[in-house]
Amino acid sequence: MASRLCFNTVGFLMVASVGLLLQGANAGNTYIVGDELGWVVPPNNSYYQEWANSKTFQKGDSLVFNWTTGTHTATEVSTKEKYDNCTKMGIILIDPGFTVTFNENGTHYFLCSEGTHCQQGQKMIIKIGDGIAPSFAAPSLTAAAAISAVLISTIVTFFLN
Ligand SMILES: *[C@@H]1O[C@H](CO)[C@@H](O)[C@H](O)[C@H]1NC(C)=O
Ligand SMILES: *[C@@H]1O[C@H](CO)[C@@H](O)[C@H](O)[C@H]1NC(C)=O
Ligand SMILES: *[C@@H]1O[C@H](CO)[C@@H](O)[C@H](O)[C@H]1NC(C)=O
Ligand SMILES: *[C@@H]1O[C@H](CO)[C@@H](O)[C@H](O)[C@H]1NC(C)=O
Ligand SMILES: [Cu+2]
Repeated sequence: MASRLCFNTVGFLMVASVGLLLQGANAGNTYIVGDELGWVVPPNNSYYQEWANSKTFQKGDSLVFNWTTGTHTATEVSTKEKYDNCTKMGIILIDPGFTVTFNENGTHYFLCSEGTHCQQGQKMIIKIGDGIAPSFAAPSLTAAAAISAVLISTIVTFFLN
């Protein structure tokens, strides 16, 4: 009973502090990449870039990479050169439904590392704000996104238990 109460209190505090974090980060918009199509091999090479260009992403916004057919990855690569070359080495976000939140301005290069999906246009460049990362935070940007994802999945797991 006592430990149960303790866990509930911890859970509440975690949710409350995440709520505050989200508020502090301007509780942005959430976009499903590709809308109804999701994140798959697109009908043409420019599909996802056209999709991205039709939005204005700001600090605090989130992207959901969602797919229900095929095998895909949402892989973030670090440079335009790797992006242009469809390089498969990068930070891989695999679970369908993966959400990434951007807490700073910057430019991000996403692609699918399965087969030739990237060459077929399953790739896009995302600009947050003016697309310029603050120099002091640049190396830790991706880490911050990953950590917030882990934190959220921890909380979800907590409630499912
Ligand atoms: C790519 O496909 C989308 C959806 O079918 C279409 O709206 C868009 O015009 C196409 N772009 C090109 C360059 O063909
Ligand atoms: C993911 O895609 C499936 C199938 O298209 C859809 O039913 C589901 O609502 C999508 N999830 C989100 C979060 O958009
Ligand atoms: C470009 O892609 C090829 C094939 O995947 C790879 O062998 C090569 O190292 C890549 N080059 C760069 C600069 O990323
Ligand atoms: C981020 O981008 C927005 C929109 O372009 C801009 O107003 C802002 O000055 C940029 N810099 C920071 C640090 O937010
Ligand atoms: Cu793919």
